[in-house]
Amino acid sequence: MSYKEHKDKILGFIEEHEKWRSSTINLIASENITSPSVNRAVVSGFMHKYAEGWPKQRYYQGCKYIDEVELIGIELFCTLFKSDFADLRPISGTNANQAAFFGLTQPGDTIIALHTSHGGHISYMPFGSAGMHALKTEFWPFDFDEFNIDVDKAAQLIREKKPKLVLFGGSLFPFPHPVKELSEVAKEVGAYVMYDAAHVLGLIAGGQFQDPLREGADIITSSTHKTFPGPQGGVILYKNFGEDVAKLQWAIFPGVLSNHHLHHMAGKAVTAAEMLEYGKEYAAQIVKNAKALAEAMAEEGFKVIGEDKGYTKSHQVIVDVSDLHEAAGGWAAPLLEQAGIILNKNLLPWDPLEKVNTPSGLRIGVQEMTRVGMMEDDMKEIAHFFKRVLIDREDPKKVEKDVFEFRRQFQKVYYSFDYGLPMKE
Ligand code: DSN
Repeated sequence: MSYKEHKDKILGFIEEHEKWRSSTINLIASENITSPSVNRAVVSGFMHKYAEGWPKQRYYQGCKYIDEVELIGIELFCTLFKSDFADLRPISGTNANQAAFFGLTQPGDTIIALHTSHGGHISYMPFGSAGMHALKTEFWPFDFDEFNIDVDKAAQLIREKKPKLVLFGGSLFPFPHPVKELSEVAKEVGAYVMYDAAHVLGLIAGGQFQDPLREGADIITSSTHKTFPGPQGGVILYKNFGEDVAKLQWAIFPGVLSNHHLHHMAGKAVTAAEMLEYGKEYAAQIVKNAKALAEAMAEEGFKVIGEDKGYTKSHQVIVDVSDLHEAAGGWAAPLLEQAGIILNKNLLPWDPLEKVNTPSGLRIGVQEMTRVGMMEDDMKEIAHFFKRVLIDREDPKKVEKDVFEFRRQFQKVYYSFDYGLPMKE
């Protein structure tokens, strides 16, 4: 094959991917879809330029328009999240966490965070960014019944371990964490309170779920492409917590970054404007859809986590499929993919780590399907597709035809300046 043929093949696969994924029901809880305006910002002349440092104090010439965009972006994020500072430079959520660890802790310090098997992110772990900075991670005691951090035992752990930093948030995150209850205890021992909002940033922006900075958090780290519907990237939002602010800023640049990704920075800024305009409606509809899907899944006969707590307060619905097949999520997720439903298998808190490839759970997120205009009734249709594949064991290829037909109606990206709100059509 010639090099040109390789190039054609690559572009061809991208086209196939776009055609396929826009025909499927995407329920990956950590993804979303960007608006045409954000796409324009990303595929732009910002994508191959350098701008190290602060706006107006760059180490490179040629940044006068880049500076203007970054300054607008910072202002929009500070307004949206009512934070003293916003830094749009981190290029991912993990990169934002790394910067916070570097800026606010020293090697050898103790932090407390959620274990991956309870829904924590790999960056908190001894084998992840925390461990690479020689931090010792203690884990939040987890209450299986509440599907949340055990407040009393956690308070005891903070007092006993006297960590430098406590970290809330995670990747399996249906219910708000007890930030308010535990921040005061963290302050008693002089610990920073950090909140990883990667999954729920868009909900926080729209006034749903919880408000970490008002509940006692000093700093929010996040990715920008889950419920917050921006391009892949990261952000740090923080209060003015005194002299360590400079340490954090130094950790971001030049600590964990040289040049930031300017096109993604511009895309994040446009998304912040979208969320200031439409975020309230978007976040409210996400939570309504998640609840509607959970209820419909339970009615179809699935074991949905959190029934006594209304199933979910976020974009996530967690289903235990261990009674349907011995390989559980490891069986269900690929079968659903054949039927045009994309999601991921997930360990549930009580699963042993050896079950990582055959975990009990499926993690479902409704934020992307909400963005293309789906409402509560559409969630019932989705629950029924699940039943046809996993309970009735219909041929997934037959279900896929109906999924593609259903999904064809939802091709616009709403809650954006390009298409407005879905109900206005
Ligand atoms: N691993 C991602 C998730 O799916 O939650 C977060 O980085």
